Amino acid sequence: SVAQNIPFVGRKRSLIEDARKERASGSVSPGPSRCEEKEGMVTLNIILALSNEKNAAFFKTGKVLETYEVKLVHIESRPGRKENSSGCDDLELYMKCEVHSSDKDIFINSLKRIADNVRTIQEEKVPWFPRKIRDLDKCNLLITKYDPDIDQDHPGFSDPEYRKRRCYIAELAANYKQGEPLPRVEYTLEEVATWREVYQNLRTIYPDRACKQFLDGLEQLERECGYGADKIPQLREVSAFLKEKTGFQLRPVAGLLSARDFLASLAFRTFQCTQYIRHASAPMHSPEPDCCHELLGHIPMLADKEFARFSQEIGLASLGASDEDIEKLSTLYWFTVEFGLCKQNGTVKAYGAGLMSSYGELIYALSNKPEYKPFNPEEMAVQPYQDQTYQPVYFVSESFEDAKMKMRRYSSSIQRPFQVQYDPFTCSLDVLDKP
Ligand code: HBI
Ligand code: NLE
Ligand code: FE
Repeated sequence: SVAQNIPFVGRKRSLIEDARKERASGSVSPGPSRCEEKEGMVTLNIILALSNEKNAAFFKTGKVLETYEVKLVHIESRPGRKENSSGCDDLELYMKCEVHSSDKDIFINSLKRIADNVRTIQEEKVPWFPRKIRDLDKCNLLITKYDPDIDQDHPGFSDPEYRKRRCYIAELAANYKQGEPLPRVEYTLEEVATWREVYQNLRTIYPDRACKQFLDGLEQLERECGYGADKIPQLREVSAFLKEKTGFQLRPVAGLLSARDFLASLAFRTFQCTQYIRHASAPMHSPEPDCCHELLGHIPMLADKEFARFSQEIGLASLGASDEDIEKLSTLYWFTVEFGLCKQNGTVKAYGAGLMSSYGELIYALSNKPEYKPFNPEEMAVQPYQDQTYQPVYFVSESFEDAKMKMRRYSSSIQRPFQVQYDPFTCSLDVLDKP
């Protein structure tokens, strides 16, 4: 329909498909060095119940394992469960083994011809996740939401010039590879005018509304990194600035990413940044991220050491997590990093980036209109949220430190069959099986 006629949408689709294919072939077990050799293997836990002809059945089982080149990891026998009253002593064989995924069905069927009962449990596969910073080139799964090419309500939908511009900037990001210098965008006069309006309006209301860490970060950016109303800062300079302050770096991204890919990059102290700017007709609020949101909302906070660490911890907690846990973590991210409020010296201040980049919502969030709830990760993780307009509810933490501590506790409660540790020297992850 509309989408098919626009070149970039086709391009975006194919980027999405490429990323999916990568994933389909890349789902691996998490162990330290087994990733390659285990490609195409599945791990099965099998229980064989043997009642009759146990010696023969035992022998035939071994033959089947041999035939399908199954790697036996563990085997034990135990008395069977006496469900029948036949009086014979049933025996159960419990095995853990690795089998080629293409042989799995025929292998299980062969066992069924030997044993009286076969139960199998396939071990959960851990979703693919990046191990080294270069792998972030594969963390590029885009979500088609609020796309000016698709969404009729997007303020840029009926502005062909704007859409063309978005395509151009999205291509810069799509072609980017880790380690390359960050692309520079020559912003037009109209774009700079939008930035100026956003900057000036927000700058006047920050002192009363922003938390201390944000104001500190912004002042440093103004002093040391050329932040101001008159020009849109370039990602390259901002990334160099952040790297010195907290070790965070930036990479360009074409648009809204899947929560899994977005969160994964945080584990590498990397922040995926959009580089286009919102439509000139709606400077005070945009449902999608843009450079105003990244540069004004996120960057000042990422210049704070503690906040940087907190952000990386959310990223580390997300790696290889189940879809349900990713959903919860991203909701928590939403109510903290994006829309968080905290008390400082007895007053409620904002620290969330989605508030810091929206004049409209920053005023609203600190008015008496929305509902406030106390900070509680378990509750926040399942709170429905609003991603089109202002939030109906915000969570207020007792302090910044309190929020970090409770989040940390929550993150470490996420169950995974392995542990990850970031090695800052090589920018890669050490993955350890849980003892
Ligand atoms: N993608 N590019 C980009 N920027 C974000 O801020 C972002 C994202 N994808 C998901 C997301 N934020 C959040 O909604 C959380 O789910 C992580
Ligand atoms: N609503 C924010 C803004 O207008 O800047 C962007 C939020 C992105 C999640
Ligand atoms: Fe954001």
